[in-house]
Amino acid sequence: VEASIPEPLREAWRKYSAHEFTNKDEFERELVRHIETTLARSLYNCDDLAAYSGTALAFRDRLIIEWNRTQQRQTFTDQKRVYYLSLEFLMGRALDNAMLNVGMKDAAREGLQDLGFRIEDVIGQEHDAALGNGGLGRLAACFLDSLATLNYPAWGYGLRYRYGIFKQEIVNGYQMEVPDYWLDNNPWEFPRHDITVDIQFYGHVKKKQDENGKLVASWVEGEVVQAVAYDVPIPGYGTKTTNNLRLWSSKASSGEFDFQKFNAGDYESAVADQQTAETISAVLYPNDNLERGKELRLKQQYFWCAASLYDIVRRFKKTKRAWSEFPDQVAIQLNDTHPTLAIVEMQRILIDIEGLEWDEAWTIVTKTFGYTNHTVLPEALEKWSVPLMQNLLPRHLQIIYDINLYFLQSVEKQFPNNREILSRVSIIEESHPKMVRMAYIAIIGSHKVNGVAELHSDLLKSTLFKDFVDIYGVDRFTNVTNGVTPRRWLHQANPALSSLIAEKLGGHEFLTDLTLLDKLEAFVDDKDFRRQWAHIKSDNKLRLAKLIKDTTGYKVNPESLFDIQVKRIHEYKRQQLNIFGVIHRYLKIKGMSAEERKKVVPRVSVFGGKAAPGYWMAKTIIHLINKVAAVVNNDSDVGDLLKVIFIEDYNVSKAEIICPASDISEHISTAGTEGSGTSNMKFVLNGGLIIGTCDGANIEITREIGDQNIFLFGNLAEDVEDLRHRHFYGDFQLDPALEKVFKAIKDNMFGDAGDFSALTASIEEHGDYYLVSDDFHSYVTTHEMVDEAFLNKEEWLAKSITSVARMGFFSTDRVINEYADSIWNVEPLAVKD
Ligand code: H53
Repeated sequence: VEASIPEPLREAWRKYSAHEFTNKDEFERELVRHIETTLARSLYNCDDLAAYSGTALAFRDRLIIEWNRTQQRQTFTDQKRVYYLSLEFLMGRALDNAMLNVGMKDAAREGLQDLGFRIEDVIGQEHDAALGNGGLGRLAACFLDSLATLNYPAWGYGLRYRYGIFKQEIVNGYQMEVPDYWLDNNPWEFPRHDITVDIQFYGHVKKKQDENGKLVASWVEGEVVQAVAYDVPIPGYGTKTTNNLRLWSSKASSGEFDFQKFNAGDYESAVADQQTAETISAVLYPNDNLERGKELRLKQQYFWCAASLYDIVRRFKKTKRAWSEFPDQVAIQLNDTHPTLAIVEMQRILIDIEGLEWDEAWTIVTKTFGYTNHTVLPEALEKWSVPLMQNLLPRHLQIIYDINLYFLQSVEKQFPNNREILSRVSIIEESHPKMVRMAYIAIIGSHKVNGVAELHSDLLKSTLFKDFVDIYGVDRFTNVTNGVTPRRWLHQANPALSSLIAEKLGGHEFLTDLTLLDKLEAFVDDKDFRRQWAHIKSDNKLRLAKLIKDTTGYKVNPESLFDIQVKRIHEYKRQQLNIFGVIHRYLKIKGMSAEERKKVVPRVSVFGGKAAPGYWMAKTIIHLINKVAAVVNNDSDVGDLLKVIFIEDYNVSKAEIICPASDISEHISTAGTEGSGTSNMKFVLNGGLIIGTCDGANIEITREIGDQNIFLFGNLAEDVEDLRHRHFYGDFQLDPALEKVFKAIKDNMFGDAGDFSALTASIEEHGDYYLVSDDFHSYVTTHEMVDEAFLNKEEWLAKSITSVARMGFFSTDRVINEYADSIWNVEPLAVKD
């Protein structure tokens, strides 16, 4: 391509091609230019928001120049690329991250100051890009950061929701949901109106003979909706690589159809079609770890998979390679089962459109895909009803039946006369209605399946996917323990700690090789270092205390022990255990003499997180937390000894303030239920200790930092089944301390007890599925150990520093390299400066 362009033309382009600003003055010039021309503002009417927009546009220009170069480089070298398919990308704010990743934050700070602005105020204007629910979506965002930082040729594919996760408001203690319209004023996306794909739904399948007499299926009629690409540049840290996140937006298929209706005077119906089409990408489903089987959700999934695959295949076909080389050029990773239809769509493209034979096509498919499972919770596992699929995607259902047929035939050969295994592993569940088990398609259609922490991956192999281990052998199943990006979760969220570490280690290299943190251990006993470390923690606590004051009105004492649990509200994550523990503490304080109270370690219990709008029990937990807060925080007997805070609308940008401010944080899921957890890593990386169960990545965190640096409690995963079984047969005794807590609730201490009866009854009467009572004693006594430990400031600091020093394993850079080596077989692209 390059050689076909004549030199004079190239020369002219080179001469005028855009340049990046490289210092403060050039930045200021770009900023003022954008404010005066792009935004049509001036010195006299430029507020913080306009300054934000101008700064973002200036940085966007920089990113897009590098984006172009990166894409050219990747096209010319023509090596294998990774495509990460995820329905969620919980990106948070982009500006601060862009400034830090391109290394121009100081220049921007000074430039903005020259022009009369404070950088913090400017950064604070940005609306979070909240296209995700929780851990799964945030992991995808951390992966994008690491993929770019490590120079992997990689694209993310997702949906451009008009409404991201709802904004949470707390009204009289209840969660209310407010739509999150985030697209006004979003400078980070590039609409590509020229990149569109027509996506078909409904219709029916016709079989006809091709010119060679072969019977081929074709999917005809139905509706067509158009997918339009929007690109978001993803800058790596300290590299020229800027990767792409492509988000699809839906609109009515352009074409005569609408015009015909329009011209026939049927204006309303033409507009209605438009609106129906736009509904597909209108809203993110606000459930985390919970699937509801709604038709629109299935439409979203197919729309996004089909558009992304069309794009990937189009790019591959430009190389004019043989189809057999597809898996050498393309690796596609499925983030959970949400994109499983991509497997079926790929097979459809190969056999129905490209004319390959079934086996040849299927070999290509399985070599291309990898599947990550993030949960063992039954309510999160996707199943789609056969009638629904038949109606929406008739050809795909046929292909699924064929995949199942060939698969079951091979299983039958391997395990003759074993009907049970056939029915257990069949993609089709023989229920009423029949259901398609998406995880099974994902396993059968991929060459590798991974879990996200060791315990989780072991559980997959020994329980959920055991039969598939027997069928395929254990090598198809692997573990890649999650991580977080140290750029956002240390450098950006905690700049003071990042600088202190850099000062000690002689530079910021640890941000791209987190294992270098181990050098910090040499300074554990350094008095001066400890003092600085402690000082940074108190500043971060002050910053959180300010957020708490500004958002809730409550004043908290920053000297108190800050005990934080922020994550989606879910019974398995057990915020109920936490708030019952808080009530227990409150009752204890109330029963103390003045003398005894002097010995109490003052605490602030901080909660935050959203409940799925239809998840009644989770909403009840939020309600209880807020009612307890209202009583405890206004009780003059208690004063600063205990404060309870619910932070409204927990999101990524609030997490950046919250994570650096914990003394202790809570990761207390019932053993065996949390896939990995990733906020546990963020808190420890910022020098907070944790209290947790032996679950998810807590186990590997313990292995890395040492069990003397973590507060573990509760029953083990291996005991859970037996305990549940015993509860089921009536062998259940409510923990005596928990009984007192329930009595306080039932005596209306926190308002009308009726509001909370479902919550207490689920434990007392309905089998305590999440083992709250079984773990309660261990939980409260472990919290007493936390209090005790907090009194010894020096030892606490030593634990904090040692833990950070040993967190090197939990960077998504390590995670991405593991995926690249063991699943994708891709190499980073060499990038010259
Ligand atoms: O994925 C995180 C894990 C976490 C797990 C979470 C998750 C979702 O957020 C949504 C659906 C799902 O299946 C799993 O709950 O334990 O850390 C990233 O792997």
